[in-house]
Amino acid sequence: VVSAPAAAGAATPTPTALAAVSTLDTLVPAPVSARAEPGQDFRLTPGTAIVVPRGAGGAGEVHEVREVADLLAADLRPATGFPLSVATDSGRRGNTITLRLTRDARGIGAEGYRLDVARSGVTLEATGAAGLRNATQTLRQLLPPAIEAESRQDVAWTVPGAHIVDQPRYAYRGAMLDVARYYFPPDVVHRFIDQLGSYKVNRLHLHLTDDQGWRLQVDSWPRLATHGGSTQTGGGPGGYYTKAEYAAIVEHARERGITVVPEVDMPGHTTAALSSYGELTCDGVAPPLYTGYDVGFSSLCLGTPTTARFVDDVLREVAALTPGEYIHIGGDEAAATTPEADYTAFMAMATATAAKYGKKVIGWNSALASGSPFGAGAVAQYWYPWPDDATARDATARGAKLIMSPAHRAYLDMKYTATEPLYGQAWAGYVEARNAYEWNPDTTVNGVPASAVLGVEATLFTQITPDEKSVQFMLYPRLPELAEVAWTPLSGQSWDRLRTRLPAQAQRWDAWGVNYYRSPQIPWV
Ligand code: TNX
Repeated sequence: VVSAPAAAGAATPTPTALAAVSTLDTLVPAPVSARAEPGQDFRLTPGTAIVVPRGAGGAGEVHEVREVADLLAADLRPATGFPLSVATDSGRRGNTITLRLTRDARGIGAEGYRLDVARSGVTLEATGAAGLRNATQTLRQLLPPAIEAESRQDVAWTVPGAHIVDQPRYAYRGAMLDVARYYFPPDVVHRFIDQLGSYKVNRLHLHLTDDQGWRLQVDSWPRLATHGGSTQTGGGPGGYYTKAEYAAIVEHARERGITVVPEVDMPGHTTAALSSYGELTCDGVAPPLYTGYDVGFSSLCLGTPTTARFVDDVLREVAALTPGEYIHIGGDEAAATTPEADYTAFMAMATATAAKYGKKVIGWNSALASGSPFGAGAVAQYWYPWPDDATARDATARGAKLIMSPAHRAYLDMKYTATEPLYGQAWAGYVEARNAYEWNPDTTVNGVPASAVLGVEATLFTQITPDEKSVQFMLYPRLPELAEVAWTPLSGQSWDRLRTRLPAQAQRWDAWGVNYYRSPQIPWV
């Protein structure tokens, strides 16, 4: 796997020019407000301590603060080699990084933070653990890129003096990974989660099931994983997550402020399930496993007691593994489901079943058939690459909310350019770096008010990306760009500024070993 060569013509700063740029000017997503404080640079030293409020050994919120501090220390130790002990506040002054809870939500809300960097110490302040976690990610990006290294680096660990007040534009800042078309082992997902955390993404949508594979162990229907998970696109060996592995993914994400949204795609995209249990089909015959690229040809048999029992069992087991409020039930490309009335009734049944297990549902916006009970008060993920959709407009008028993933902006399986040789689809057009960034989720669907937009999700379907390197090539630089679309207020977004901040981010990707597309639109070093 290789990156496409950078095209000629882009202005390229010299490495020295990059080294002279303050990390304050390289933050992604850009903070709401950041003021440089000259002369107030902080130096991380072997004696630096991380300080948490008193009571942080106990239960509840203060305990979570301790967890955030521990994670910060763990993230900063490898490259610095410093002990970075975490200590309860004893009034100690000196070289400290202090995490503090506040009741003053002005300008920071539930997920934002205030970050003060001064010679004497760094203070991170938020109304809860979520905001403090976001503050630690900003602090990490304020350190030199070498902080991302896994082994000790000989670097002056200077943080530029600054006062930052920051909070997100949207509550839902997501990324989707399709682990069904290709199976990605847990360690790949764990690394992806770490990267999402760096960009303040707070939802990981896992597309767990599709025609080509079923990737989660289900005790009541064991063949879903053992048979349905036994291959993938192209016919490779596939795989699935045991419940323990899946729970570890959910927990790894939670520690980093990320809620996993599991997707069980129904009633279409179900060959792996149908092949595992012939009784889920209308003729009772299990089809062979599917390893091709097509969509829209499979369906559960609707209206049968067996299908209702299947939905109940699967959603019950998935709900038990899901601390978050949402399960995604798919609903896309159900072209093989007939008649339409059955589809609408099915989505209503699946919605009610999820509710029985304490979960709300998300569906692809193609599930927003007018009059469907799924419409009112539901959450739909909008993927159409066009601005007019009456069902989305009507549903939001009745109270539905949208997560914006318009394919021509946020589908990261789209090629960057026509000539990009290796990966990608083009059915929604080409999505160069700039296209992924310059759009407004609040005005993407005509007639849908901004108040109906919950947030943004970068979406990676993986029929064309068989391994971690090719996945990364599609994600970078577009994933961090979409994270900024989701976080930074529109007034703070600027392509000209973002494109000059991304080369410094790429030094962090290099340290992570991330393969990225060297877009000619960005002045890489
Ligand atoms: C559409 S949009 C799909 C996926 C494909 C993708 C390929 C949607 C909800 N489903 O099944 O993988 O296009 O770009």
